[in-house]
Amino acid sequence: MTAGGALRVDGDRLMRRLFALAEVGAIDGGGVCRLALTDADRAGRDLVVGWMRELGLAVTVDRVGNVLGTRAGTADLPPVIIGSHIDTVRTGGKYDGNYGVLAGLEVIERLREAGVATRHPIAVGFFTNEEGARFQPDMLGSAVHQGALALDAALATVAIDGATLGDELARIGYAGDAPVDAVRAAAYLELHVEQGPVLEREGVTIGAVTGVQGISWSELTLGGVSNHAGTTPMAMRTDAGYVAAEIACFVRRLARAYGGAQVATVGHLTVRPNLVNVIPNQVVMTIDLRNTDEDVLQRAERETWAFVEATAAAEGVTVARRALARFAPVAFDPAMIDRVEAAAKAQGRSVRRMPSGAGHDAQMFAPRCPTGMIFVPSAGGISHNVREHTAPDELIAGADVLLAVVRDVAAGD
Ligand code: HGY
Ligand code: MN
Ligand code: MN
Repeated sequence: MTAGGALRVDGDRLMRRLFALAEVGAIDGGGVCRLALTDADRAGRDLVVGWMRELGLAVTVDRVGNVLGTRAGTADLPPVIIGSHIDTVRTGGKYDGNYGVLAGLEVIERLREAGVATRHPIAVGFFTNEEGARFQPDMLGSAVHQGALALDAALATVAIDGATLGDELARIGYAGDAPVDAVRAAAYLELHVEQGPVLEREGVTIGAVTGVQGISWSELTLGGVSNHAGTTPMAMRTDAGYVAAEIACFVRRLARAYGGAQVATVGHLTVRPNLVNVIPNQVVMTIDLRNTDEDVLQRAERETWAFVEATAAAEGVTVARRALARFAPVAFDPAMIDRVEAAAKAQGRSVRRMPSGAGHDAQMFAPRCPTGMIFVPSAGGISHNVREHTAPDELIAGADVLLAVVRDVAAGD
């Protein structure tokens, strides 16, 4: 116990688990690659499930591969769920998602160690394919868990490498039999690295997250005519590569012109036949638009599609658009935001309220139960990059706040 009777996590144990999990799928530069439902993801899942079992948690795997480890409460009440994800992007860091899951495990272990019983059960879990890097949409597993995406549609989802989600779940042994809607949370908490520059720039340790911005992901397939780069006059070209380049520049100009929270990213772009002397006849590209304001996000979408259609038509290029993900902004429970803020202050931590620029599993829970998120700083605001880093004392400070909030919420009626 520490001064003032408040319980704190075992920071060394948390860091040991974080580094042990980071060894699974480790890549050069200190990062991690555990794309959803790959062999590396299976190995990461097996390691975390092993820790859950060592703690004596009741482990369930549902039909879309979501995993929950539950410590019983003293009353027959719905669980408080502490969640996040352990799948990563291809160039992931050690902390995105993994930190929230392992801090949840640490919270449960610390309560058990200290002999602290809670009325509500407490569950720690990881949700399938949060990143959306291999299968789209992102937050797929938590969306199914919370009824925002149909199970059958999720299982039929085809990855960027052609695999089917249901087949991959079976292949790695995580096609569970628990119903996806079996567990209704009393509350949901998620601890996560900020993945942006705000906390570090302001010298603040804890973020009391107010909500998550809206996300719009689309895939465009642009159809042109391949032709000789040397003999084809400019006025006779149907150049899919040129149209793609115009679109990428347009969305960046749009985001800069809108300002505020508006962001736009062309993260994937495949040119065919991708040869120096052939005018491209096909481009497949993605557009990621986000904003905290749904009306502004819809305006950004309208303006973008109008530009895409006009630019493609002028070049004689065909356009096929496929929606990959579309989530409206969500606001977290005001009382939960207050709890995070109060717990941070009670522990002498600097804290500020802020929205999340990144998507999180928490946004799937927010419409259905009191939901809160806690941020800690990201060094240099870097994430989705092997250089992702957060200082151990900040990681431990975040876990201490999570412990205090979860203990308080799980004690309730
Ligand atoms: O894209 C996101 O915001 C999250 O990392 N899935
Ligand atoms: Mn994440
Ligand atoms: Mn991420």
